[in-house]
Amino acid sequence: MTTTYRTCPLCEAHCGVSVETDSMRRRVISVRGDADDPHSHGYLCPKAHGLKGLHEDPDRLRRPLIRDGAGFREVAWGAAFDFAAEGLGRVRAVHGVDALALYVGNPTAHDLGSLLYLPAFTGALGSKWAFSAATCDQIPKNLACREMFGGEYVIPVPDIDRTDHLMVLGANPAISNGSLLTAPDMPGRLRALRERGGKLIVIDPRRTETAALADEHHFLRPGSDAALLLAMVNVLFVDGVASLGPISKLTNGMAEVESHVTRFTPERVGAFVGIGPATIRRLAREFAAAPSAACYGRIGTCTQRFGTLASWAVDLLNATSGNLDRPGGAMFAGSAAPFPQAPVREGEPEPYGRWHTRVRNLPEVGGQLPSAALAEEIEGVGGERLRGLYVHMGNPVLSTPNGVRLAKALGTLDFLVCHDLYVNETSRHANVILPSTSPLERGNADVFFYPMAARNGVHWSAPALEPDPALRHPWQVLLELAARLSGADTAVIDDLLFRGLAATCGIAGEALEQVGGSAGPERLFDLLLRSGPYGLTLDDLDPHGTDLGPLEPRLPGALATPSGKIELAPARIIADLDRLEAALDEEPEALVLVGRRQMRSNNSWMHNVRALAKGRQRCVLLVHPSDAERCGLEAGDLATLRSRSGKVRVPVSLSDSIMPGVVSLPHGFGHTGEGTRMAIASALQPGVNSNALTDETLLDPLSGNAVLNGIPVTLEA
Ligand SMILES: Nc1nc2c(c(=O)[nH]1)N[C@H]1C(S)=C(S)[C@@H](COP(=O)(O)OP(=O)(O)OC[C@H]3O[C@@H](n4cnc5c(=O)[nH]c(N)nc54)[C@H](O)[C@@H]3O)O[C@H]1N2
Ligand SMILES: Nc1nc2c(c(=O)[nH]1)N[C@H]1C(S)=C(S)[C@@H](COP(=O)(O)OP(=O)(O)OC[C@H]3O[C@@H](n4cnc5c(=O)[nH]c(N)nc54)[C@H](O)[C@@H]3O)O[C@H]1N2
Ligand code: SF4
Ligand SMILES: [Mo]
Repeated sequence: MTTTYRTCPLCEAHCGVSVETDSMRRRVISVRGDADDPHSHGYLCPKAHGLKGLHEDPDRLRRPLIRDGAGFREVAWGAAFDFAAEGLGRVRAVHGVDALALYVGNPTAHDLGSLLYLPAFTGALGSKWAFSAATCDQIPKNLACREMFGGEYVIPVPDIDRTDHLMVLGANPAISNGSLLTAPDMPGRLRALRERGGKLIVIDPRRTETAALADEHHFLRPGSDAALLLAMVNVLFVDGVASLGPISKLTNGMAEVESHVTRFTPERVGAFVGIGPATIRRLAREFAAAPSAACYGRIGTCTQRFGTLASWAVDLLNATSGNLDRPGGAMFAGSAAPFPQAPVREGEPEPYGRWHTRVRNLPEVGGQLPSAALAEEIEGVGGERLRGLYVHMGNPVLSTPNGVRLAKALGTLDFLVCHDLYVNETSRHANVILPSTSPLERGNADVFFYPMAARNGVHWSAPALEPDPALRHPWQVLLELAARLSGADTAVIDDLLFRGLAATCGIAGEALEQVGGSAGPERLFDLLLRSGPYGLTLDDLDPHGTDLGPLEPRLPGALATPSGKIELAPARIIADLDRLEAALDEEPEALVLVGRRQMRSNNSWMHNVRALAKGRQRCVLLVHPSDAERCGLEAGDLATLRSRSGKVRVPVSLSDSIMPGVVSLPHGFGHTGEGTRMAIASALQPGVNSNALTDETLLDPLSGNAVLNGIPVTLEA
């Protein structure tokens, strides 16, 4: 038997796992929590056990597939790469490079090889039409942080292990285990917060599993977080307790903030938010009075119509209460293997609106175009349209708004390449599907999420299994495609990548010769480590993970704004306040839809693992009894839920844990079985596609993020 220590790549918590295999490392015997991991101490959620099921899943693709009439046929890798590159190349030759696009899905951020080799592929493809899961997720936070701190990933995280007071909005870390916050065992950490006398407040239209651990929970109307937070900041100014604390010499715009928040008094926003003025005042005063406090917002604050405003307001509250960059407040993590970010050079245009979509003229934000616009960009306007698409580890039919329209559009593409483990709701439309090894078969390190960790650290995950010789790693797929699209040799591209990264990292001469690790992402990771502030190398790392201590104040060093200061009142964000103010007077919608995540479900793609999929139906609609009565519904009824974009028929569960006027449905379901090969998912957890209801015309206008929460709906028996 062989044991390998590594991290679970399924979510941002990166819990340490101990994987037992046979001595030949061909078969997984067990996946357990690694008690010696310095960050997770043995904690695992049930999804980690699904890693074995995922690896063994007979539906997981072991060979590339090429479309053959209505079905697919297996082909050898060389033929599949040639076919994929020729197909994309043909679109480019006939219609130009602007007819090609890519969609990058969430697991990409959890795979070092994909992160490091995607630039080689996109460079060879040449297209600037980049869509991704990020614009259904965190792009409002990226934008707010770039405006305030100068970098999309200069994102403060709550110092969860030391704070005295944590206010959570639109996140359910007891289930999701945290996002833009790497902190394994969030349930344990939240319990520890209260055990040491701290206070936990949850603001969410649903009384969530996190709310069950909290001192207080308040319902709020979806989409109103920015108004609530600005009213809290207003209270700090009116009370005369607004204070920047450790960052007092590092900010611009404090006076502007004070003048702008006068519009958002607790009385003015109370009805819109659904929380009374007295409570808003108390929440603000307790936040300011706590020895240390942190405000944390996630999916619910981003995937809504005021996503950028709300994301900004979270850190505005942290800053103006003196809690930014201070232990127990909201802090910036360090990174042992910093992922080089292209600096914006003097005189170059800022990464916002350098190009726009054709149909709605929506700006790129940090190089990203809104996924909510992908379908219409394929449908096109005036003959101009996207005709070729490459999807890297994504399932946009189930994860982007109006996925039904997107599915139809995918069927009209001249050429679609999917890099995926399954024939699923998206890849079923592909001309070619290129699979990959399963996560346990490849080395990995998190360079993306550790800079948002609640404790500094680094972990190299060695492969637990010998890779299946019939498969390729994601980075190898990207490299082979890049070679064919550019006409260069894979070895030449790989070497260029290595030398380019070495130059960016400032590693040359003798130091470069010492870089270890095998070809591919491992040696690139060693480069990153050597360039990092801890001066580590691969050989220094503990197989159980390396702890680098609690968060430390990092300002002004972490700032990358042109002024070198924190911009508390960025013009672009301030300009959006009028829209928020106007919304305060709107008549509320009778019923709106929000989403939720569940412990045994991971976006759209772990539903084919029997151990996770068995049991009761998870895709049920939570309805407040008063709404059910109004709509003539009883528990267990099958109801029709309708929005502007579509309708689904879904079983109803009555619960007073959901706010009246709000219904909650998880996303990632809708495994109809039609044309797909995910037998377990379609048999055990078919569910419905909640993104048949989300509306592709609704966006956070600043960031282009999809509005996935607060969708107006009607419900009938
Ligand atoms: N309504 C609603 N919609 C949402 C959300 C919501 O809260 N509500 N959440 C949004 C968020 S936060 C996100 S991140 C997105 C996710 O959106 P997507 O990234 O588009 O969707 P996923 O379901 O994560 O799909 C990941 C795909 O990658 C494949 N995959 C996984 N691992 C590997 C691998 O090792 N190799 C290969 N080749 N393929 C692999 C899986 O089979 C799966 O098809 O969904 C968004 N959509
Ligand atoms: N088990 C599990 N864990 C996961 C995932 C998974 O699919 N399953 N996905 C992973 C991914 S990709 C991500 S991005 C993270 C996301 O992690 P979280 O951000 O914790 O995501 P959710 O659990 O969707 O929590 C969002 C909450 O926002 C609430 N909400 C909706 N609208 C509003 C609003 O307008 N205001 C406020 N204040 N609240 C609102 C919803 O009721 C819900 O409770 O989870 C990751 N972890
Ligand atoms: S919380 Fe669960 S899914 Fe996330 S890393 Fe830990 S074990 Fe994996
Ligand atoms: Mo996400």
